[in-house]
Amino acid sequence: MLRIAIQKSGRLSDDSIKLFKECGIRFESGSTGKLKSLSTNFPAEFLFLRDDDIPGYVEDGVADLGIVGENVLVESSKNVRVVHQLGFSKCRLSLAIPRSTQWNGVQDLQGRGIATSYPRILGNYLQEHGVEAEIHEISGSVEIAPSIGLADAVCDIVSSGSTLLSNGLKEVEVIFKSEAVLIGSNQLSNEKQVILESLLFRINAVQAAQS
Ligand code: PRT
Ligand code: ZN
Repeated sequence: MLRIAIQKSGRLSDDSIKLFKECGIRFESGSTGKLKSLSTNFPAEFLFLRDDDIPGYVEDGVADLGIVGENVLVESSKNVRVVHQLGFSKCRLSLAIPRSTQWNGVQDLQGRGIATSYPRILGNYLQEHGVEAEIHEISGSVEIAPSIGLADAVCDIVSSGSTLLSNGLKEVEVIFKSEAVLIGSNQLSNEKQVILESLLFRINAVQAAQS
């Protein structure tokens, strides 16, 4: 049996559940407060977790598979593999600055403060561009940081751009593009690998029917 970790409640939850349902896999969703659910017609058990915890559970082998955004996967730097691109929850991780500030390029951030929940991805990007800046790690409401004097810029997830706009910020650089991915443990037994193959066969069929 495969143990599959999906987000309990958030932006990935509905599309994750929908994907498995479209694959014909029946289980009770986590919306009822349940933290695990056994499929009634496929050798899989679903775990409902916070997305940030999923790469670690897959690395440790507590779960065999999981669905997370590539942003969370890369930031976690856990030793797991991307099994399949899922194409939903598309977004980007971008640098943004106050609307009235001029922008000439990432070198403008030299010596400045940047608020983010993605210190690792941002740190790597700055290093690649030879920019030294002070990274303020905060876990939420990142967009408020410039207006309260906490930072000069932010590095946050953007989808429509309306959150930046309503906080008086403008997007100036996309540093990472993300979508949901199916991740897997590097050490699946042969038996689990066979179940994974049949799951991937179904996912491919669902995706082919949608394109
Ligand atoms: O509770 P848990 O830890 O499980 O969930 P979470 O709150 O950490 O994550 P959640 O559910 O918000 O997002 C899950 C994943 O969805 C993210 O890791 C991304 O891969 C993806 N995703 C897609 C997004 C967005 N779009 C998105 N718009 N994640 C966050 N946002 C936020 C962003 O942080 C910003 O505050 O929405 C705001 C910007 O949206 P726009 O449309 O105004 O630009
Ligand atoms: Zn999270």
